[in-house]
Amino acid sequence: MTTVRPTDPPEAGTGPEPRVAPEPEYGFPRALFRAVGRIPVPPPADPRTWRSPLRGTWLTSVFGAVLLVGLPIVIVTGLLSYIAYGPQFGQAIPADVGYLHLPYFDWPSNPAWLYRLTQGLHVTLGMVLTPIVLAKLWSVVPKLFVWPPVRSVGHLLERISLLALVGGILFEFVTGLMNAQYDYSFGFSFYLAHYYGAWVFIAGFVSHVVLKVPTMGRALRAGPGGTGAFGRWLNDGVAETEPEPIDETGLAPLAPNRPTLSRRGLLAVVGGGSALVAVLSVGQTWDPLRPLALLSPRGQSYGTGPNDFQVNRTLAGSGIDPSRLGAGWRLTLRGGATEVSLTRDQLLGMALHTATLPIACVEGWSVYRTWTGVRLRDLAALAGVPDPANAFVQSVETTGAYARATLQNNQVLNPDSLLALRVGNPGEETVDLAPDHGFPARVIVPALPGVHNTKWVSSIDFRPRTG
Ligand SMILES: Nc1nc2c(c(=O)[nH]1)N[C@H]1C(S)=C(S)[C@@H](COP(=O)(O)O)O[C@H]1N2
Ligand SMILES: [Mo]
Repeated sequence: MTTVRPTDPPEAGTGPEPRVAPEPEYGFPRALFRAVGRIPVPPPADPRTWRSPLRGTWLTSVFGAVLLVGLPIVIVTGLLSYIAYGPQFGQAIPADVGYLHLPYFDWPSNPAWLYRLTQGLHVTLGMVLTPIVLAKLWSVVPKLFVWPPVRSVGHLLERISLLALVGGILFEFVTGLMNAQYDYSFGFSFYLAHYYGAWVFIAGFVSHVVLKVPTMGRALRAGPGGTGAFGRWLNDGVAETEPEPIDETGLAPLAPNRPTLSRRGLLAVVGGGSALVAVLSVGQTWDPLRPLALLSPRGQSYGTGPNDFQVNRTLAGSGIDPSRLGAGWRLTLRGGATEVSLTRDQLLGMALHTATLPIACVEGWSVYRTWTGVRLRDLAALAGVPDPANAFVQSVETTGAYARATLQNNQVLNPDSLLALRVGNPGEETVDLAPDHGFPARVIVPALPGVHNTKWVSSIDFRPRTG
């Protein structure tokens, strides 16, 4: 009694049909592409090199379907972040992208959690999808080495679009993950590279979706081995795991090894990896899991009491001489006929307003606090420009790129937009801002990217509307 293992050549007349790849179809000029095809196959391009019995159109389609839902969310929220930065004021990065952008519009200041949602999704979903992207790439790796490398002009174009797709996604994920870790060792501008890299990736992604969605749909509908039962393979343990049938996609192995993992085992490993990343990262935007936010590069303590929350740039890091923030500090308001200068005590003597608002950083973390301060629109009225076109906020800090910001009209006029003097845990009493959080005064505006909530404010120019 002999057992036929999947790697043994089948005995004539007894075993299953031998697994052979379909003849490639060559396009015009056929002689040229056939000549390329006659070059001896280098080992990685030999389909017999890739032996996992789990690879095949069905498995790739399962990963593809997840990414088809997830990646557009990452793409759109990323592009929205560019618009939230205020490109109409030249303060999005990179400042000038020609026509390569979504239509500009004034970023809403309502609901307050809007940027927290869009940017939290962009970063956290990007992290969570990473294991699935890697699994998808693993499942198609034989195609990277497909032989002959080109067999028609159409095939050449498809391979170029794959270069944009695979190169683009690896580049975007690596630079994004490094940025969220404060790792700038790539030595070029993160924003510039991530922005243009995104468009390369989008071009590859869109053409890939157009080309492959029909195949994916067919494979998922046909189910394992054409059984029509999507989940049937998920019932198979390791012993029952059969290789996927050979088809024109070239994903299933010609010389499959014996399985060491079932399909459901592989999906559990990949899905479990994603779930683990999620658990270790949602804490950066969700207080109950904050101690588990181990993938975030920051420490867990930043100050005392209500001031114990994330600090991106400390007072020491800002290079500000602390004596400039003492009794001699003044807030200057410009825009009207005369400049207005206010001490902190004068600000505290004005009508104070309290609002609970998030700070949401582009790197994905966000935190809610309750803020007390003077409404920006009251300061605009005091300056003599009650309905400004926009407002330019300047920090005592002069060196950093984030020492200034321009706010839109709706961001100045929102009743919750504040020059904050005090901060508290959500819903609790507020105390003076800590030096690291912008004492004597900082901007806090609903739905504004964290970076534009300028700390250690020294002046605000309310620019009148023209015409
Ligand atoms: N003057 C000044 N304000 C600043 C920054 C800065 O570098 N300088 N960093 C910004 C960034 S990137 C963020 S996310 C928030 C962080 O606020 P926090 O440090 O008070 O938590 O402050 C913003 N305000
Ligand atoms: Mo930030």
